[in-house]
Amino acid sequence: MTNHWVDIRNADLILVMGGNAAEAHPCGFKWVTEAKAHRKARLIVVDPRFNRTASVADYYVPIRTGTDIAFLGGVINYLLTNDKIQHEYVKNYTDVSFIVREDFAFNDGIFSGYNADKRSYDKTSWDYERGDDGFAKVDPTLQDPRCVYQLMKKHYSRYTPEQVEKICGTPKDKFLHVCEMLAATSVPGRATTIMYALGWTQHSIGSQIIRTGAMVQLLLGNIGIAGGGMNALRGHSNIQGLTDLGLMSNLLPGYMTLPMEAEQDFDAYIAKRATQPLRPNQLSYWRNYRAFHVSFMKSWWGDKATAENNFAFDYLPKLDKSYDLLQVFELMSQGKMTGYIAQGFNPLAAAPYKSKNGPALAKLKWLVIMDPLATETSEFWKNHGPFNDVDSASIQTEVFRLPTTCFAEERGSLVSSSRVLQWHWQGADGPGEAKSDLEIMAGLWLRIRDAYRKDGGKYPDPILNMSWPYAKPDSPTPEEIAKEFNGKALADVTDPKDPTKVLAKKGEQLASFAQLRDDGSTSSGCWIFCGSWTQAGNQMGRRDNSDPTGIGNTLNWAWAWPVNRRVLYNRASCDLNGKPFDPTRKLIAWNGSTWSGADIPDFKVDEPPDSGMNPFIMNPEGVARFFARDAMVEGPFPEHYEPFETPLGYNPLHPDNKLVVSNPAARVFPGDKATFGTHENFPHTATSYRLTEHFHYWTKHAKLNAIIQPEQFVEIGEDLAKEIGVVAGDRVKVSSNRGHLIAVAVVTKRIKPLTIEGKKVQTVGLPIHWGFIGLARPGYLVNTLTPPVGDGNSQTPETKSFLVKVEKA
Ligand SMILES: Nc1nc2c(c(=O)[nH]1)N[C@H]1C(S)=C(S)[C@@H](COP(=O)(O)OP(=O)(O)OC[C@H]3O[C@@H](n4cnc5c(=O)[nH]c(N)nc54)[C@H](O)[C@@H]3O)O[C@H]1N2
Ligand SMILES: Nc1nc2c(c(=O)[nH]1)N[C@H]1C(S)=C(S)[C@@H](COP(=O)(O)OP(=O)(O)OC[C@H]3O[C@@H](n4cnc5c(=O)[nH]c(N)nc54)[C@H](O)[C@@H]3O)O[C@H]1N2
Ligand SMILES: [Mo]
Repeated sequence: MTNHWVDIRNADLILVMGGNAAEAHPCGFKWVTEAKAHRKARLIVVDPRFNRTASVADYYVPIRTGTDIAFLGGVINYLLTNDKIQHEYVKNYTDVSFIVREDFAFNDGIFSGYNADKRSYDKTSWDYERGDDGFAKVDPTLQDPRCVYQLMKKHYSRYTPEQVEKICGTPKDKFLHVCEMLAATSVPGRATTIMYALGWTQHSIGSQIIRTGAMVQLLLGNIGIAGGGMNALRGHSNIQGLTDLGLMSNLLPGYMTLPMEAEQDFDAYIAKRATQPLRPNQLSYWRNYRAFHVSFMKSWWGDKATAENNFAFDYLPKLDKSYDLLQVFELMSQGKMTGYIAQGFNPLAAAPYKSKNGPALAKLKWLVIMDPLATETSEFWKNHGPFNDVDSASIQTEVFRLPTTCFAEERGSLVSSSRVLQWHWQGADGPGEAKSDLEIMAGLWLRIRDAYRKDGGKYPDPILNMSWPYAKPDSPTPEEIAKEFNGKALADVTDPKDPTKVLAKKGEQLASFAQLRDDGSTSSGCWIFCGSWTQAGNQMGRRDNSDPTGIGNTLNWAWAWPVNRRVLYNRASCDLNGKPFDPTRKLIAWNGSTWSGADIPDFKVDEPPDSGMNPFIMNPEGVARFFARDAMVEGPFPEHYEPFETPLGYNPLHPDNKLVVSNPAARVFPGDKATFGTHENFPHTATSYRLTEHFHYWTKHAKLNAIIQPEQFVEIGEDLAKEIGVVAGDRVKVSSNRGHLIAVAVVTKRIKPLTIEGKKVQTVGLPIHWGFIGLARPGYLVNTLTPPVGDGNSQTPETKSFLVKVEKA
């Protein structure tokens, strides 16, 4: 979230699109209720289904799955054509005036630089013109036909209300009503917040959907203000912490990135990431990358990371490609993986295309499951009748189950969607032989190190030299780990402006990442967590909920990254003179000598407002970007592409261009090409989602949950039910090109057919929770049906839009 849960109550308008917060985030959803009750805020829900959030909305609008870019692109077009934008904000705090290179182009769905064989772009032309001074050229009058404002206007002029209706199936009048409601918040005194989750991310164009939403918010002047923002409702209770700590294959902690294979040179690796300002007097905070990176390497390799060995840069693996979930199962199915550790993860149930993944697991030599419970994955080798029809005798994979404790049986910190690191305490001891994940990981690590010590092996240095400074090596404590993430001074840290002034003495915990140094004199396991465990102790354990300004920021409750800031980009809540755009919702202000207020300023604290430094200090431009330059694989402006399984078979924006039916830059493994079904054989559009009563695949072990939602069902609209001759309670067979399942039909008014390009499109809803393990009625996995393609940038699987055929079983 750019903002945080409590801040939702400061909104005037709440757009829930691509999420179902009332169902999947029922506790956080209370802040929507607060906004409605106390601010007369209004709630819009845009969803293929009239879901539980829609049931309390002021306005519900249907949409076809996977078409949100068309809808939001239409909103952008509306705001620009009707001049409903926050002018001062857009002009000063975004890149609208930046001039784009001559050779940047967009033709019939394809941006300049496309290579159809590689399904990827050379992004060279996706950049600004540079002046003789090396800075990006700008035209503050916005008249230059190559400035971002003009290019964006042209790009989205095709997204007319009529086109939106044709692509999304959203009636034009309803779409326009949403536009009007959003447009009303383009004035400085009104705020819209956007709440989204998997309904946006689980698409082959998911990241670009989210960008389009952010562009709408920028036009409305809604980023960085109280009650505004782009608010990603995260999934598992600590999934925010997972990405913060770099548990994606391409990341290091704190959103640093691993080097690629070609990046063998340390200085070049740093230089590429330590971006220099693109305009005069901009902060470009990633300039400090070397300090973050070196401090991280010191935390992993201690004294063995020295200036002479480039702080152990050679110890880091260099990536040839991303090792995301789909990639890993692809490699596994090619027989290129020996072993796999599933820690708190049930991929047989969770990953798309089960009939590829089951046989892939069978090619492993060994599989380790670290989980408190039995899972479908831990029994992938066992025949469960039609639900997992395998020949056990032919499977040689050795499966080890290591029982772990569960979150309530340990203490430590969880990072919420609000970026708040909150310490929690152990509620009970784990049962039986269960050990904590920490203990198991430490035990594995010590044994691996022993094996390397004994047998050597290829390049053992990174393993043998890793620092392991815990009092009990086989069982590090959560406190030790938390302190390490924060970081400490390895030598006295002094003030660069006054070297006699010591900011942190050798051995002390650091107070913030401003104290990190690039010379090896500091360590920090995750620079954005620096400040969470200082000399003053564990900041995550703080429980003072006082709120002196009444805005809800409660700065003494736990601790938020970065530096306890609650609303990111909050400098943008003030005008060029440092006065809040909306004095009733003040976050910070310039008091003549410093920035201060209800939040930690997202700015240099003593930088005068009129110095020319802009609020988006992480960007080298200093401003927010409509034109994403080279950040995304598909192009600098989001464009609508159809889901890989499209009910149309063409892209209505580019009906004659076969290259751009679906995302032209999404990765498709050659062996998977034939797996996509067509609308001729699979006429119904399906989506999958959650229910409040279950948490994924493991609450079916709990009797009460199993009783209230006992078995797999499928939601179909009354119209479709009539078409296929099904009544509520009948068993239906749902097939895709990859398999089928049989489930109970729930016939509902909540899903209606949509008219897309004059054609009737039916939506089918599949809740995801059942499988063949646990106390609920055994069943198939929904991911028997889903396709193995992911978002072009994050590789999040396209489980929210695919084609099926529903018939009476
Ligand atoms: N009770 C409970 N809570 C949970 C979970 C759980 O299993 N159970 N899981 C947690 C996890 S890990 C996550 S990631 C979150 C997920 O949180 P959410 O994303 O909110 O949950 P979902 O139910 O997957 O999907 C949300 C909505 O997206 C809609 N949708 C589908 N396709 C589209 C589309 O193309 N466009 C639009 N606009 N909407 C679409 C669906 O109809 C559904 O209403 O929930 C978390 N909370
Ligand atoms: N079709 C379709 N597929 C989807 C989705 C969808 O919307 N549609 N959603 C996707 C999303 S967003 C997600 S997050 C995934 C969820 O997929 P998973 O994360 O695989 O699902 P969970 O059932 O939550 O599995 C978590 C496991 O962690 C175990 N566990 C709990 N606490 C601990 C602990 O402290 N330590 C350890 N080691 N284990 C623990 C639980 O017992 C459980 O087996 O599914 C994805 N798959
Ligand atoms: Mo999730």
